[in-house]
Amino acid sequence: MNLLMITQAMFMLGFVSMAAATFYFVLQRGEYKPENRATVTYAATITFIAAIMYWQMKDIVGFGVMQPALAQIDATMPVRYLDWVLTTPLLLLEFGIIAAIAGAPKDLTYRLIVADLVMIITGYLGEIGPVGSAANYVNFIISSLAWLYIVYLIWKIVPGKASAEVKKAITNMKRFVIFGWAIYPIGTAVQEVLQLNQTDAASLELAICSAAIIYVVADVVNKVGFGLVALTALKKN
Ligand SMILES: *C/C=C(C)/C=C/C=C(C)/C=C/C1=C(C)CCCC1(C)C
Repeated sequence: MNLLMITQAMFMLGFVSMAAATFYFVLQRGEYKPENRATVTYAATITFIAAIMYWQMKDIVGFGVMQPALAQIDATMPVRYLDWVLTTPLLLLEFGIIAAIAGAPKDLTYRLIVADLVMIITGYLGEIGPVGSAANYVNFIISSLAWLYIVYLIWKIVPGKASAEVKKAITNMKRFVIFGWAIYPIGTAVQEVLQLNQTDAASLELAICSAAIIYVVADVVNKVGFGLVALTALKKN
């Protein structure tokens, strides 16, 4: 077992977690009042999309076939962004629906989603340039500013009239988007710095594999964990 094989196994684990969560959310759907079922469907759609993307990523790294090359781990990057560009707007939509129950303004979701798309698209552009290039830094900064704007919008939400469960869910969902999402820019920054300072193949492998592993863990926390928190509130509503 080496770092490359652990990373390879993590993609499979990512797939299994997303698939299991989808199965669970779908089966739970009937337990909710009809008006809340669409939100359960959103949660299941998010994990379903992620499951498909992880299936693809585990194919790219050849799970169960061979030990992957570092280039294969690296080649999962566009699929990760394809996942994020689809699932992060849906996560914010889910957040917006629950925040609306507590009286959040209607245009909140719209602002969140626009900022989110700017964050993901410039984030992608910041990864495809040569390591250390000016374009990478500019895009990373724009992406981070968009993320900070999302944090700002979410931070200032004060749940008004709502049940204690909904208020608690909003507090927890805020934590996911503020702290759980912070893992991603930190992961990207660490990877870029390690790649800039790399002196040998082993450190390059450490940089790329550790970032890939961190993203899998963060994805499971922010999609499955977030969905469970959101749905717990609705069940009692
Ligand atoms: C389920 C997937 C989620 C919740 C993905 C979230 C991704 C981010 C919050 C990414 C943020 C980034 C920055 C703020 C700057 C650097 C580039 C990114 C795209 C990694």
